[in-house]
Amino acid sequence: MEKNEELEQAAVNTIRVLSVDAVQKANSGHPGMPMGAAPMGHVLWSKFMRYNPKNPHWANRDRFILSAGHGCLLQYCLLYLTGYDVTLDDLKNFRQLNSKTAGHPEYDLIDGVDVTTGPLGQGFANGVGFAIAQKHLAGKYNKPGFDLFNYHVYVICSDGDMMEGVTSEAASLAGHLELGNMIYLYDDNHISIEGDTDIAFNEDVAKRFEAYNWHVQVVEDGNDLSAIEIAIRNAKTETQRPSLIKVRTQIAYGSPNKANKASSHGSPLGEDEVKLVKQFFGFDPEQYFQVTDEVLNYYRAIGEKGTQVNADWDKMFDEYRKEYPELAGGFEQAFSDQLPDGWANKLPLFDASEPKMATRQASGKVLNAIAPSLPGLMGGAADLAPSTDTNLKAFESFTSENRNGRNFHFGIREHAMGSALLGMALTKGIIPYGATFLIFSEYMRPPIRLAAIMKIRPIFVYTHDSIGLGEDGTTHQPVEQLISLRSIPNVMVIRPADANETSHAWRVAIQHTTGPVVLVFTRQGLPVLDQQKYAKAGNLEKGAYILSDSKERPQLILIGTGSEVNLVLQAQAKLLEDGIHARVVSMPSWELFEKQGEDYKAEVFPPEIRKRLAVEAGSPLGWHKYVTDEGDVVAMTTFGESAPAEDLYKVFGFTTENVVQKAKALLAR
Ligand SMILES: Cc1ncc(C[n+]2csc(CCOP(=O)(O)OP(=O)(O)O)c2C)c(N)n1
Repeated sequence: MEKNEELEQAAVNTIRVLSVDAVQKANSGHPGMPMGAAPMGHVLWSKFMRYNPKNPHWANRDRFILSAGHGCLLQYCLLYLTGYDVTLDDLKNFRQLNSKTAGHPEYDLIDGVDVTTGPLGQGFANGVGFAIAQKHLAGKYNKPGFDLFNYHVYVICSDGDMMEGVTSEAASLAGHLELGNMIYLYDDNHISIEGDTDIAFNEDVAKRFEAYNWHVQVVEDGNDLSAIEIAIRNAKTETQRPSLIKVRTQIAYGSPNKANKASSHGSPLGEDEVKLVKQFFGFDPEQYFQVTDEVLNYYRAIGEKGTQVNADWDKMFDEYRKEYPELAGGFEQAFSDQLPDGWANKLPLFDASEPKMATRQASGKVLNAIAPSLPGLMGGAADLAPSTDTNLKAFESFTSENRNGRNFHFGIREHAMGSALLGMALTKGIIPYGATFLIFSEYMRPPIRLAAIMKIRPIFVYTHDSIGLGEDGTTHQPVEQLISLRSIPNVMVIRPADANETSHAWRVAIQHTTGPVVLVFTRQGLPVLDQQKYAKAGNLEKGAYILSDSKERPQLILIGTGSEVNLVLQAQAKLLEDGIHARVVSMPSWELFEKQGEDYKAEVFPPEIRKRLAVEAGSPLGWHKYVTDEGDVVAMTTFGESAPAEDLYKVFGFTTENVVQKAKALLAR
């Protein structure tokens, strides 16, 4: 072997041995994957990827996603070796309390991790969003002589990724959109937890991806560094189709008794086996966490080269700023998460004299009113743009030919849509939204949950929010979805009561940068509430507010959300006819309300007024916190029915009469 080849081999083996030591010390983790995939990781990080360990957020860095997140030591070792803010001690603290090196790579916990991975298939699909974002940024900002955004999205994925359904959705979408900036390496080791993948998976993955319009290559020997290098080089020259490089590897390569076996999954190799691995690679079996100066210097030099490439890019940006000051300013503003001045003045105000309007329809008007002032706002639907009213009429569609478009046709691929939104949201300057019916949020829970974990801001737009959608029946009528979304930490659910609350819901959603927002809209028309008569809709930002108070001290509080707010207003009037004084609280968002101070909370819900009735056409679960043990809930305890909405509202008790009766029953207790 030539000197350089020897050094490279030592570098690859260092990743393997460090991974084995870290898993052994933690007494938990997956050693097999990094041992098999180390050559791929090495070639990518040493010969292709552009990154700056000193500036992990450099806008034109190549994105790296370890979709097989259980093999996270591969990434942690590369971060340490190339000079990110990760130390050998961090590797020694793998999977321990408060360490950066969590059990799966976590965004924002450790520098250099672009996205949290672990649930198989997600990273694969997030990559599509990153790739969309790169194409969009390039379309918007690149100018002759200024190739500002030309980064690639590199992904290492596994058999598990290939088996997951979301991968198929995402790959199909990527092939359709001709995202040639995606280069995916498939760690084809034929092993998953239960053993050989043959027991559950034997399709021809290469043919499948060719059918998706991907450029597919095969590397027969995953230890052949130059074959991997050649394949990645080829993939880079293919600029139209996304690339899949199927690399045949051996899980736990170098472990005499565990290579090629599922037993290298999910637990340490064992002290004796670790020694054998070290012997196999020519390391001292008695030493732990060995890194020679030669290997460390080699990787650190690569990291420093990246720092220089970033500095050159900065110089180019300075020139760009001189020639295109407006574009440069727009980019800098977006990159620092600032919103353009005055955008909120464009939020429409709706008059009570307007005819009934579904909140989905109001949302469409709001979106179209603010989109011209918010260049980063873009999104689409899973084939339901007309029903969810999410099309930006003044803008074109994002297609393989037009990367400046801001309307996305995700196809009937809710799961991939959600996952792609994450990749888009993780790219500065983009405020992505995705829409479908509330019931189909069920097809999107993994990305919603990951967005919540990462505290990033896609906006999920869900319409047809209750039995109020009517004739489509049980399969389409959400019942348990509101509470199930509210139960996810960091998710902000907003269900506005009318067009003006809808306008403010969008305001809050656009301003919220620390987690996903779920906007929930009706299919059916609702009156526009009179803001002269009732409290202003801007109070929506407090989560709950006194919409209409009683003249005298309230005997009870009626709480409504969304379409049920108007119903409780009518009940309030009826009760007054019988001399009963009720306060009406509009409660569009539990999460926003919980952020308020105790004084405000007590003002809306005085502790001594415990007779409270909540009305929401969803599950009653969770409402008792607000109605207290002296209160009651008018809600859905079964699935709905197929019938016109008005009939359903009667059958399930969402009528003035029933609310009045329930209120009186409370007072009589
Ligand atoms: C959605 C999802 N389901 C299940 C798991 C649990 N899990 C972690 S690793 C793994 C097997 C992975 O096998 P493979 O993808 O082939 O990885 P490799 O064997 O190469 O390490 C499973 C099922 C997961 N992380 N995500």
